[in-house]
Amino acid sequence: MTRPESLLERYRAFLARPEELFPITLGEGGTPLLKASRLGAELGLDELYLKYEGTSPTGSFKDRGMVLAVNRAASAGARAVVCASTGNTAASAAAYAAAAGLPCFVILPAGKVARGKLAQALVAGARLVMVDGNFDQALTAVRHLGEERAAAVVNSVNPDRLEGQQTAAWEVCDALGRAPDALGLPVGNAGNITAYWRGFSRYADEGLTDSRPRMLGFQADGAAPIVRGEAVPEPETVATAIRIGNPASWAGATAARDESGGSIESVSDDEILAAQREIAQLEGVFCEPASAAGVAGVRKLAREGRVHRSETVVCVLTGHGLKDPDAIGAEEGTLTPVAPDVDAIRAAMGM
Ligand code: AN7
Repeated sequence: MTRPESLLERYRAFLARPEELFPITLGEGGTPLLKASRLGAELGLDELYLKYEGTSPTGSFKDRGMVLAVNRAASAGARAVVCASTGNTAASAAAYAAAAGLPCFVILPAGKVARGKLAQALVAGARLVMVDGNFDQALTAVRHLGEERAAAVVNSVNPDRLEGQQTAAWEVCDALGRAPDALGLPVGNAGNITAYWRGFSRYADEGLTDSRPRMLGFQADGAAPIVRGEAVPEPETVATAIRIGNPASWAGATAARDESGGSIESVSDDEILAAQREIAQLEGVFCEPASAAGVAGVRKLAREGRVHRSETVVCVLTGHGLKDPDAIGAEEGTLTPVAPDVDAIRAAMGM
């Protein structure tokens, strides 16, 4: 059997330094771009697509940049890697560090990391340090550790991360045969919107596409520093992945917004959870709450006539829904047992 070409090999011409090798891979990238006809009809869009990053090896888009960051850290002789995380970066760092044979330290906000993500970091043998504080405080501490050279920092302040994350924009263009008109996505630490914009710009500069999309970023109402124009000291949202009050790539996000003629706005927790269900019930795709923020936002802009029916719109679903099973509330009654006989079951089915 021939091994499928790895993500970094596929885009080697855009990424690799001369002679650079990428021995560590978990089969990242190559995620599906799904035509969302039923959801599109609901939102009033004829050409809506979902870039579903939940099929990544650790279930989120973070693997695209982590594979590059850990390959480079390992080949540079790093003795350990460290990151602060709301969960997905930790899960990805833990997996790639394990594959590289490197110890991994993850600094997490206590009580605010989804269960699946914690399980992923634990099973891969990462050393978890819980802080009695939020992500922003954890990242500040990790940056100091990096300056002390205690371990290689694999947060998105490491440029290899955003470099690798550009591959998602390239895959979208390769799949569509053009750049979309608009791209909707959640914004937390703001690395992904920065990386997508760089990726789209690179393809246009190389003459591989003849346009670039409007970048439509969405924060949660309770964690919307870029929308407010000031840091949020105590961010709060059900979408714990984007519970971030002072994004590291703030400037990259506003550049993406302004250069593309796009916008960065916010959506409520209720809108996020409603969109998460809608995506699952209309398209069969289960994403985590943060990932649904892009769809919730595009829904709002479509309603306001700021995204048009005929436009090609891509929403990025950044992480798998199974990472955060606790975000799904049980429907009233569905978990109450009935007698194991056909009459009782027929009655419970409402038939
Ligand atoms: C599912 O894992 O910040 O704006 O520490 O997990 O590039 O930060 C996660 C962020 C969107 C926001 N969707 O992306 C972390 C972390 C999901 C995420 C984001 C995250 P950025």
